[in-house]
Amino acid sequence: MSVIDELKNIRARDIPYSRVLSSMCTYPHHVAIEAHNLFLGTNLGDPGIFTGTRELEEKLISILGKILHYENAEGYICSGGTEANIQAIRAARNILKGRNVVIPESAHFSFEKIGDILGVEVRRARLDRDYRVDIDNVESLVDDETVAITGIAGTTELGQIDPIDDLSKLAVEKNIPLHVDAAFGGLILPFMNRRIPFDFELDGVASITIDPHKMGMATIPAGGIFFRDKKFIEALEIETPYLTSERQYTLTGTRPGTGVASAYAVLKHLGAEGMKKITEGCLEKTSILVEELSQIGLETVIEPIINVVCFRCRNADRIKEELYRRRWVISTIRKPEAIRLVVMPHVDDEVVSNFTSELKKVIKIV
Ligand code: 0PR
Repeated sequence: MSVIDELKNIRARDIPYSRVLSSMCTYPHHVAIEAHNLFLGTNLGDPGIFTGTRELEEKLISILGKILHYENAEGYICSGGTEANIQAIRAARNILKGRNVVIPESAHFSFEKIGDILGVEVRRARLDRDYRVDIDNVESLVDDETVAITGIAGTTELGQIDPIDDLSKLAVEKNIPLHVDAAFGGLILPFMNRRIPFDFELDGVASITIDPHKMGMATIPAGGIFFRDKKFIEALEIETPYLTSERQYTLTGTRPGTGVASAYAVLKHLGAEGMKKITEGCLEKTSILVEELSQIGLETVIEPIINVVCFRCRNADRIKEELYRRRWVISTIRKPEAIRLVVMPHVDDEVVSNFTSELKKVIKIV
């Protein structure tokens, strides 16, 4: 057997996305795949060699900046939301030189890594009844040593949006940067009919995480970090004496251009109208799931705002396990006990119908 045949066999053991309702990633768009292949092997870690790829990154940064209501935003395409969050807090820490960061209890686990790597204390603010961060609690946790406060636009578990406008006002009042983790929400909120301000149009927002490899249908890895003020990027710079560039502000050294090319291709090819259609499709399928599952008595934890939805139910973990035995992947959350579904572009009518009929069977057994 040739090595390629061996690889094909191994790859066939992966579960196809058409049976996955737990993931914030999806099949890359077909133009993303073409673009990725064209830029295979490119390395933005040495931009003096990959001058074209570097120009493309600048174009993409300006497109994403526009989407985030600030065309002149500074940023770069990184390995994902984790790196973006690390870099945002690292830049704020380097500028403000304090020792703690205030985040919502609902923040992604990447903030645990941040506490460990940067040696800052991670203070977790309570959530209100709707699982949005409690602004009074955030305020009480802020002190002279706080380097940043954080809000989430699309929480990993519930898809909830924190009150970013209130956090922004608090940030301005206290003169502390507000970092918005829109790793997931950043490429769905701008394309929804309902307008929820979360980006640079709010004065206090200093940095934003936005990941093309999630709702942007780019190839993995493609994360994004954006700053309002150039001094944040400068606060990350180190010297790289023997390279084609004199300085580097990225966390990784060698850095693929594939994510840049694939993210750019999707946004250019689909345009705002195309992105709106994809968004509408995901929201419509989310509503269908809510409707279908309400017929078997399942209630949502919060009314879904984006394409993430959790249903309260007993034995959530057993349901998840039984579904997994049948090669369906969902996830669960602990507080409150619930099953969690992420309705990505691969969740089409057929997936919805196959999944709901399987779930109904599993719930009867469990
Ligand atoms: N911030 C938020 C709000 C996130 O939801 C995530 C990841 C991150 C930051 C970190 O992003 P990276 O994983 O790109 O570093 N959210 C997903 C999660 O933890 C990531 C994911 C995606 C996990 C697809 C599994 C999967 O199949 O659930």
